[in-house]
Amino acid sequence: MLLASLNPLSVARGTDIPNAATIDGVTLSRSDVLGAATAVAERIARADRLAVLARPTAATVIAVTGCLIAGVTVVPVPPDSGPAELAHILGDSGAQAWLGEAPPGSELPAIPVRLHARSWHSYPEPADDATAFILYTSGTTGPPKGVLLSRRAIAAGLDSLAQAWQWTADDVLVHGLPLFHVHGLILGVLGALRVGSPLIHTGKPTPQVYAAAGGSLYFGVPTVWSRVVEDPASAQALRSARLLVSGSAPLPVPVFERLAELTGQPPVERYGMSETLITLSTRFDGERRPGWVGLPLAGVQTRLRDERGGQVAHDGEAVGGLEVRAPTLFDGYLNRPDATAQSQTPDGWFITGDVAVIDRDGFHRIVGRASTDLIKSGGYRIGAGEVETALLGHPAVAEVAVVGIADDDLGQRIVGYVVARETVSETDLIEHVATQLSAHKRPREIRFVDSLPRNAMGKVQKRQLG
Ligand code: MLC
Ligand code: AMP
Repeated sequence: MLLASLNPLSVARGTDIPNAATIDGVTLSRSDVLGAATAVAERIARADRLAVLARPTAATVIAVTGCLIAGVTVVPVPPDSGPAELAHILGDSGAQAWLGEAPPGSELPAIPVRLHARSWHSYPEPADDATAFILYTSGTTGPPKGVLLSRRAIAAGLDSLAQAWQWTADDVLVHGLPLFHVHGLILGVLGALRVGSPLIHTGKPTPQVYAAAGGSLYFGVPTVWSRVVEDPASAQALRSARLLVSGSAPLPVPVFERLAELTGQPPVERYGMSETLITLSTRFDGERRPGWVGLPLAGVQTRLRDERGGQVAHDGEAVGGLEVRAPTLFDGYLNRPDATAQSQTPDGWFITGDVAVIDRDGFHRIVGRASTDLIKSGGYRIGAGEVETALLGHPAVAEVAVVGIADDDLGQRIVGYVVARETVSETDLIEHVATQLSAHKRPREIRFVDSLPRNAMGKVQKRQLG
């Protein structure tokens, strides 16, 4: 049974699970996680916010769980963050220390996480509205914004997914997603601990390791599923799974269909954002329609609006900006009251920035993003502005426009259009971005041009690129 509290371990207290989490070659029982995480909680009880270098390891699982037990806010940090990103995340979040490993050269102190320490102290459940996580996510311009997620929102989100997918302690969850985003961390680690289903984290999510894992429930971004269907033997090994779930980016219809053919079951698709958690999904026992992300989850309301805020019909054809109201919504962007205000309508709906269609049965199809400046590549959200700023920091770059170009494997791939003031190689520019930002924000390609297409106001016309 699922409890209303967030402490993910409070669900099945008393019943140990010998293989609660297997990650990076380490298998932890539920009591290992509880004992080690409570020992962490004892060390950090006076902290307010701690940064966790979120490698897919047992130490990360224990650090995060320890913070949830102690009521300390976690700031997950992508382990390959570049110096500019790292400085921004640490400065903006006000993290007081690293919990576990610190990156080389960091001035913040580090509090060790000991996998073999144990404590059985019992902590009171922190307040429901306490901030569990500050998740950094890209906007169209500027550095990433810190999304404040409460314990209440996360608990509501996980419980509604468990209901929609009939996810129980009898499942074995398999995924190989990063642990600094909603998908891999909140759904993929906290969800498993809360439901009590053993987790197998595969490391890099290749078709072969998914096939070998023998789970019942699999999570993947569309790039993972595209690669799975390119490897029919691995895909066929997933026939014994109960449910395959795709999310974080649009699943191409041909991949949906091929996956259904090879595995004997159509995947479940779900839609969400760092700011809203997962709001729409097809159901374990409901229709799974290729290209559509299903119905609102428990407590979620959705509507479509046109550019002037007028109603758009839910008739399966009219396209509008998707707005949501949900118990899973974030509590704003840290230190950004301007951006927080802009993300909501005056009557309190969250503006997703996605454009969608809703049919008469309430089924949703995501048509795309309203802005070309948010790119989804391999399921990662990347702001064009952040990559442009990094490129403009190179002395040879006079002007730049970064766009996402359709890509069969990644959904979109990052391409930088550059007007150079002196000769420079594509590799030098890509490497320059890599010194500033995480690996997945590097452009895959640089296209040198004499000028960028601009309108009469001088604004770059990105839709003419690509
Ligand atoms: C990448 N590489 C490059 C490069 N970009 N090399 C040169 N130039 C570039 N521009 C390198 C990589 O470092 C890697 O090297 C190799 O090329 C292959 O890279 P890749 O094609 O990116 O593949 P891979 O590394 O396998 O990554 C694919 C992936 C990954 C699907 C595993 O993109 C991924 O983990 N995505 C998940 C994102 C996610 O979790 N999003 C959820 C957001 S939450 P090497 O040496 O390492 O092989 C959210 C809410 C919701 O959206 O709804 O869930
Ligand atoms: P992120 O902030 O990384 O959480 O990215 C959220 C964005 O991912 C959403 O605004 C959508 O654009 C996109 N997204 C997530 N899930 C889906 C999906 N199933 N189909 C289409 N787009 C999706």
